[in-house]
Amino acid sequence: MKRVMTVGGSDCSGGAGIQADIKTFSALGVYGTSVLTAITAQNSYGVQAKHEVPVELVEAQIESIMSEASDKGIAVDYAKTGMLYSSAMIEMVAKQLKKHKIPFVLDPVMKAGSGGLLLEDDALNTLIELLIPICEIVTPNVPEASFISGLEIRNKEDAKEAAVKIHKMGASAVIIKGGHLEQETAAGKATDLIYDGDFGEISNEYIKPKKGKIVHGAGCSFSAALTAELAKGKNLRDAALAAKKFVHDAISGGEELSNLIVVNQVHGLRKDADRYFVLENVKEAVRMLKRTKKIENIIPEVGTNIGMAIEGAESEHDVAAVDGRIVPTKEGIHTGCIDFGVSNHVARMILAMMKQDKEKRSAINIKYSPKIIDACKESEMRISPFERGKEPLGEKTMEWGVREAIRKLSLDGKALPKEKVEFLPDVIFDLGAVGKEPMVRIFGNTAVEVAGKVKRITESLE
Ligand code: PXL
Repeated sequence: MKRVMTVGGSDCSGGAGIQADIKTFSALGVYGTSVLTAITAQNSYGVQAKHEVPVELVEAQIESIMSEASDKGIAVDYAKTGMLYSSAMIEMVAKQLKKHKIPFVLDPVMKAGSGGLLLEDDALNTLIELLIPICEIVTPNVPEASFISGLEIRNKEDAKEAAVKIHKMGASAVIIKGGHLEQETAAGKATDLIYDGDFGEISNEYIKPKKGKIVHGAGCSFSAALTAELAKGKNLRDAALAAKKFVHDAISGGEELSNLIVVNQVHGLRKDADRYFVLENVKEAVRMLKRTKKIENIIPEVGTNIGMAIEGAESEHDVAAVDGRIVPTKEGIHTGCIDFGVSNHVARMILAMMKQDKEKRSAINIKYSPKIIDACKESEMRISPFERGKEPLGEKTMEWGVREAIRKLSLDGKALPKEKVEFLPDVIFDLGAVGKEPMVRIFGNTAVEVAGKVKRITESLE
């Protein structure tokens, strides 16, 4: 595994600083070590206190890490620096990075997202003199690039000028992050400018934070991801693109605090893990259905499908189901492969239900008969119908049907408070219409749970 080292401050709120770096390193599959330069007490409202670690103790941390070489003789493949705070700290860190010949990403951290100062005023010159000339790449945001270059940056042309100036100061490459450039973000883009003698751009969709909220931890996560990707051997532009995508995912899965959205560095990883979990769950559910006696008794003419969505699913591509449905044959039931984006019908009913309860991520369609409805009642499932004939023009059947069934349940029983998702139906059915077969849909949190419900229904039909 490649080895990386971050030298920076602790952010007790967990989104930025050393905490962000370590989470990013782990998510990207590199072995991360951390050298703590300062401790900050901060939250969504600001930085309440900070304390520098004695420079000798910071140096000792670097020496400890550097004396643990791998069997290839490498202790650290790549490093990054974040909050360094004082001139004395910068002098020592520059000396150590030079001594051990460690390639590094310089994240010229100056202020916390919430406003607190993370670099003393007189330390900026030391950073410019000692670190910029020896870094592989420096990653300022627009205000930082402005401070370093001494140029006002209002648009892309200004940013280009600043990048050239910072490159001339000795940085092999410069990335000016575009998240602060209004010209860009207004157009829905977050574009970073790269300059390493040639200009380049890395662009991605801009995620506009909710009103009054600032994104916290994106800068640290970007430089940490860049460090990890460079350690793994990517060239600068590919590494920067990968880091940008990583941060985009981390922001999209961020945690909302009072004034901040704290990025979630493992969001992308969790999403992939969830996709795998969902696929395996649907596979297991299909195995259960295949083992269920007399399963053919509940398969409708159009065939059955069972599906399950990932957490926070947005489209049918986030729902796994059986490609081509489950159909009875002479040799037993036949199923296609299980994959994402293969069932429009089951996906739509799941997505409609998830709008009411995001935990209810699975559903199956089975045959309608009064006996099947009785069997559902026997298993104490909550049942609600809708009438296809009443579907208003311009509605999508499943979206409307699920809404209607929920509304009916709330009218037939007591009023359904919106937050009381336990009143949602497990079973929604309709009696069909001209050319439309009547159908029962069973919902649950997982496909395995839904297959279990189907098993109970078939058992009580016997
Ligand atoms: O975003 C840069 C940063 C770096 N290091 C620490 C921080 C922050 C931002 O808040 O708190 C410790």
